Amino acid sequence: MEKTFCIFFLSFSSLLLSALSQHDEFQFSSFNSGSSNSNSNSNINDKVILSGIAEVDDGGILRLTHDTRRLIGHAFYHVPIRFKNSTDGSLFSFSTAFAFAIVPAYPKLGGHGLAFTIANSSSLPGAFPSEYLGLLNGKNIGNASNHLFAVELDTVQTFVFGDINDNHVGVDLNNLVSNKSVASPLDLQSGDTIQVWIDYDSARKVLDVWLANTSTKPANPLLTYAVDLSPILLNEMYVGFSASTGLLASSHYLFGWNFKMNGVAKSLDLSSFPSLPKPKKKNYALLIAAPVSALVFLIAGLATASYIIYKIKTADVIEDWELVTGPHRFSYKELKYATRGFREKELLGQGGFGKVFRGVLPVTKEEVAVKRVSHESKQGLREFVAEIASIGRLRHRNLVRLQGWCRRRANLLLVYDYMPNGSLDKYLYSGDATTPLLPWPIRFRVIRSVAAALLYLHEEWENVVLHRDVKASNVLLDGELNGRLGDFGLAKLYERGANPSTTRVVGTLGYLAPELTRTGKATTASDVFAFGALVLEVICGRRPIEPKAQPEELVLVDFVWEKLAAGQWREAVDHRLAGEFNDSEVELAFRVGLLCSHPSPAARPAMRDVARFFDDGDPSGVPELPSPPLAGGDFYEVEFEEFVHSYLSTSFEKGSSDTIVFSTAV
Ligand SMILES: *[C@@H]1O[C@H](CO)[C@@H](O)[C@H](O)[C@H]1NC(C)=O
Ligand SMILES: *[C@@H]1O[C@H](CO)[C@@H](O)[C@H](O)[C@H]1NC(C)=O
Ligand SMILES: *[C@@H]1O[C@H](CO)[C@@H](O)[C@H](O)[C@H]1NC(C)=O
Ligand SMILES: *[C@@H]1O[C@H](CO)[C@@H](O)[C@H](O)[C@H]1NC(C)=O
Ligand SMILES: *[C@@H]1O[C@H](CO)[C@@H](O)[C@H](O)[C@H]1NC(C)=O
Ligand SMILES: *[C@@H]1O[C@H](CO)[C@@H](O)[C@H](O)[C@H]1NC(C)=O
Ligand SMILES: CC(=O)N[C@H]1CO[C@H](CO)[C@@H](O)[C@@H]1O
Repeated sequence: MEKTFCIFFLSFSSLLLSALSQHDEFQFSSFNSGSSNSNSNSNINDKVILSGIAEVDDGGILRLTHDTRRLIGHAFYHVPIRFKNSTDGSLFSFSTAFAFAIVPAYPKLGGHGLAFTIANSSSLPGAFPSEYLGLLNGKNIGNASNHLFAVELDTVQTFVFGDINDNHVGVDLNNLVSNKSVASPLDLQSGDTIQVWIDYDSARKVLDVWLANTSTKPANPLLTYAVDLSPILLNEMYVGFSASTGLLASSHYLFGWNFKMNGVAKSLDLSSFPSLPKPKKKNYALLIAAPVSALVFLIAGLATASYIIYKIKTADVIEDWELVTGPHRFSYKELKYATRGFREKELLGQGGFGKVFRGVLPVTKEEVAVKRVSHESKQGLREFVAEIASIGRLRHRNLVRLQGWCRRRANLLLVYDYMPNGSLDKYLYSGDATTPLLPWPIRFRVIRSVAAALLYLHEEWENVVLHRDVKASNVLLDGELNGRLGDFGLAKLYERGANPSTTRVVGTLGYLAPELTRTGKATTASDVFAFGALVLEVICGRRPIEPKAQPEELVLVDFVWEKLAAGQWREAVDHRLAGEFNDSEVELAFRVGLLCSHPSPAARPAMRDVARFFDDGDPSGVPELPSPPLAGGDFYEVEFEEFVHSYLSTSFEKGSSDTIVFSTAV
């Protein structure tokens, strides 16, 4: 009796095994690695090949990436799956369902995405992170010999790949330029669990993709694409997932995954999955459409404060790690070699205290920007170098990172991350074919990134850091066209004048707050003023002071004020945008820009308020401004105006965006 049972059991389990060994169907209701689960996936490492930084946690959640920059995670089913009939070579139909969640590093700011992947390899050798999603690289992209099929869940809009927005589902064939894509109705990086179903019908040659935050497949697919996959798919292929992070980073999680050949994969039960640590939820929603009242401001203040405290806490974690690799001293020889002896050919730009050269570091081959600053005072230089240790520890996604320095005689060399896409003013004014016009969404993003950088410098770091020279040529664009503020703190080097009875004011005309000429003292409010000028400049595509303009249009702030007061603000927007912009965003930016440009420092908002105005997105949430014209009112400093006019009449030939240093009596 016992024996029969045993035999029966053995044959049953071998049946099960033989069914499994065909590998045309599998189910992961979790990725549990513990052996407590007596079913077939007793050891997950035998069932899934993990590479990059992918790992399975104790709760059975497969995490492809965490929220550190430039990572790749891959997870593939352990054996290749047969996709074609061995007799006649025809393609099979397939079906899959999986559940994922994406938790961004900062609310709504994460990247890059996750892709269901069918490939001829389980490791995708040579693939790049960031916008390449861990799938391809710059060389093999678009090559028909890739045999790569992917359905991307992409949370960053990559312009070079023609992405439609920063929250879309796309079908990628051997390429990252999607052959078909649709905006996702659900926020992919909300941190909520989302289920995706992908079915390919080989008889009808149609691919369908569904997306829902439920356990049941919706009636209608989100995306339908008629395509013959037989040239893409080989006889046997690996199936799995790839995810990547870039400058923007998210944790990408998978909870469960079912796959079936020539049939329909079972849906997953979302309620059975463990919950994730929640992403940082915003409390600002409370504020929408609420009247501006003291109570609302109180709530906003509390929300912002807790948000800032949270950020500081998380920032500390990053900094502990980064302190080890903080800014360091480079040898002069190293930098001379890197820039090929500061050759003119490597010159990236000039102005803002010195020349900037492109360089390639000898050992790491990393591209850097080397700024050569000269200064007459050795004492001044020494004091400045002492400050680098602290300035160099500043870390923010919207700041250009200072990697290190080198001092040699009267020269100071500062080594920064290289920003391939150059500075904002180039995009606003160059007008040549190689620098495309920046569309409104990018301009808006750049404004918001500079606001985030200033908020960090003013309020979120361990002590207040003033930038002192915020302007378009100090805003650099990274490869994803996010704005990054550069040159922070450098202006301080020039403030120490030889004569103690005068104060030296450093800044750039048009961005200089009027009180600076009187007090000579830079404050957070003077940075805010410069930011306001920058905002208006970006909207209007015009310099804050335009010497070539009509006299009444000379000062951009006044010009914008008049247009806004006359209800004609659309006329002030950069004509080259040809009306293609979001009205409510432009109006919001105009109002914030004008408020920041207020002649009285006390009336200007703090960067914390500016960030809140942008987060709320409601133009009517920005306090009303005093009636125009600002410049003619009591606020305006007469001597400042005189100064501006005399400066204009004498030395405006060399262009208006140079940093100037002048002394003023105190
Ligand atoms: C493969 O093709 C042959 C001939 O067309 C057919 O008889 C067989 O059923 C197919 N096998 C599968 C698994 O579809
Ligand atoms: C698929 O991968 C196998 C194993 O690496 C390789 O031998 C084969 O050439 C690849 N096929 C194609 C079409 O790239
Ligand atoms: C595509 O890839 C194959 C194999 O890696 C290579 O031989 C070929 O030159 C590539 N084609 C192009 C256009 O890059
Ligand atoms: C998919 O898109 C790529 C790049 O745009 C293109 O080369 C390819 O022909 C397309 N494939 C199909 C099947 O349409
Ligand atoms: C699912 O998404 C909708 C928005 O499309 C949302 O209203 C709903 O609360 C979500 N449900 C769950 C369970 O997250
Ligand atoms: C304009 O921007 C606001 C806020 O960013 C957004 O809610 C709205 O949908 C946008 N409108 C259009 C037409 O894109
Ligand atoms: C060098 C570099 O990354 N250049 C990029 C600048 O941004 C544009 C998009 O406008 C990209 O096409 C370039 O590749």
